[in-house]
Amino acid sequence: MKKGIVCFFVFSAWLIPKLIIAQTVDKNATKETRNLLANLHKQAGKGILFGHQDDLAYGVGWKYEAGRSDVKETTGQLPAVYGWELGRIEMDAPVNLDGVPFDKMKQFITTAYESGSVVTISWHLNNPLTGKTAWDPSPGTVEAILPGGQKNELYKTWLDKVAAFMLDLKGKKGEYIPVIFRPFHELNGSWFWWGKNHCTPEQIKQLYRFTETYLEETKNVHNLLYAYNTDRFTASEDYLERYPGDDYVDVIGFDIYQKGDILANDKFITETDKSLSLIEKIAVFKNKIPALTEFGYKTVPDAQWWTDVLAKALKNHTIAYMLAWRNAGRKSKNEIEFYVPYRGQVSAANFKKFSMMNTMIFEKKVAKKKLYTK
Ligand code: BMA
Repeated sequence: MKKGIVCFFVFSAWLIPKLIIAQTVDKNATKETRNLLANLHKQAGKGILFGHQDDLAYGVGWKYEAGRSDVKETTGQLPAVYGWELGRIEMDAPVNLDGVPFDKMKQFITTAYESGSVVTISWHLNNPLTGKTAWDPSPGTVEAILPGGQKNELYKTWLDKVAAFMLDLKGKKGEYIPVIFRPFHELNGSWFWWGKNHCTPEQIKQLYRFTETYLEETKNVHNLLYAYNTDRFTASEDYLERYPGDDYVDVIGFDIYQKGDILANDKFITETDKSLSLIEKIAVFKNKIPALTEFGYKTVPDAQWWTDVLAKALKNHTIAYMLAWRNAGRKSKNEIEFYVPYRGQVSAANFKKFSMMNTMIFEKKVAKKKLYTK
């Protein structure tokens, strides 16, 4: 084939997805959910929505104190994205695996939605085969919950509970609150039972598709955008190995944490920058929303980390949002866990500076965007 013709085909393959207006993978998605998707698409290159897991529930040294938020207390503003977690809902527990009561979570979600912010939900569901936690990688679990498997009926009852939660999220006019749901996150790692070494790519793809189809078609849940979410990765093939298909994914993202001491800064910048470039390319090609679905540097020991490391990694990137992991606080005598600073923490002033960058979007700027309207 002539070079010109080849170029034409390559160019068309790149251009055509962009000419087609992005649609939710759920063809019956509610109006607000469709608007959120369209608006997050438009967001590319116009700044990044900053998010924090469990932000309103607790922080370092406090729990359930109305009006508190470590992000607000250090930057002066609430985040633009709120992450929440459903683990243990499948057991009918009143609180999730991190102690957050589900009824409080619903209220926090409603407040966030009414203020124009975005909600994303993960699910560290127990192992349905053994009854142990998400971190119990007993072999054969994914296979067991697929249709035809011995635990498929049980898994469906768990999805019924997720569906009931999602359908209980309503705004003032009775409209369902859109949620970015990211099931089976970090699926290219092997620490969860749905991880790489515990099932084949085909099995996890099937599970992802089954989950989504069941929620949409059997449970009539139409307020979800679906996120496909790996852990750190090295190449597109690695990233896409377990991708369930364009018809099942609205948001594509990955999780990345800086490990080790400050000397690891450069490595974190290079790796994050490269991975962001890769998912942004995939997102453009597939017409999906790119996001940094989880990130952090535990206890942020570097006073300048936000502007001198993270901002460098994010420079020129077009992801729609990013989510810092939770400020659990003291977990034991030897462990304290937090990813955004609290008042007085060594990186607090620098975090405020970071929050004021043009490219960063917190509570005030996100409200103006009216993400749920056309
Ligand atoms: C992990 C830790 C755990 C927590 C889990 C699920 O990264 O923060 O303490 O239980 O996430 O939220």
